[in-house]
Amino acid sequence: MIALTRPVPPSIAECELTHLERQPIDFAIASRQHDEYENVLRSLGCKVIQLAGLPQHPDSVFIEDTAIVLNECAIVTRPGAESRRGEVTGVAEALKPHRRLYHIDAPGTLDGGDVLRVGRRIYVGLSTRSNADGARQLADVVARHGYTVDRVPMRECLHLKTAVSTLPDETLLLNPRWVAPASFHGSPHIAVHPEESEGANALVVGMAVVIPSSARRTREVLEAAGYATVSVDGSELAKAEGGLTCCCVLVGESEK
Ligand code: CIR
Repeated sequence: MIALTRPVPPSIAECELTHLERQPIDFAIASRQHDEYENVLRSLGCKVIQLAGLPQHPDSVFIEDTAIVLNECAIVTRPGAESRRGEVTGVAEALKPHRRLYHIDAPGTLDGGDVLRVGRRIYVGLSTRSNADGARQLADVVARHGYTVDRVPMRECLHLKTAVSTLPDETLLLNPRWVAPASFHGSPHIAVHPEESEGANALVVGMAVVIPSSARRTREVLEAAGYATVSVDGSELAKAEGGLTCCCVLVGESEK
């Protein structure tokens, strides 16, 4: 498994914010936590490839939003925030050797953080970032590979994956205040602890579930249910509205 990442840019404090008040972000702490995150990925067997930093793009560390990688192809997005559109080029180049590439074109917008895969079903959040045309373009591409696309209402959070993650056995881990469990065609779900909304954004690497260290009680629930968990501190980048999935693009064995 390859994990594409990007370093935290020194301009991170000028990031886009939608639901959070702006507060100071310590670049050194954010970078240290990001190094630790990359080490966790390595410990789980990933080959981490850190792409060149993009100092002119304050949100470029959140590489997840720039691409969706499936076994059969990859879709390079057109991020909803204009300040982020320049982030996609380097990612497309990095993905080219591994997957057939498709692109979301104007007027479509799509953020990778809004795209959740559960088996052959793909859900796209009705967020402020991803529009109907972006979801339609995605649906056209993935239909060729046997996936369906549904749009999912959500509230009070930036991206669909801020509110819900797919666990290794395709059970969902979700925050029912932000997204309705009924939106997912009867998939079983586990709710995060009510005081740990950040726990809903969990990164799955193989059979391991990587969860923010602040979501201690949610982690206990997952462990009790038999999942293998690892925790990592993402508190500084959380001030930029980024979670754990946002900081990498995972590229599994290719079927190209
Ligand atoms: C943004 O607003 O675009 C960034 N500050 C945070 C992006 C987080 N990405 C994600 O949830 N996939």
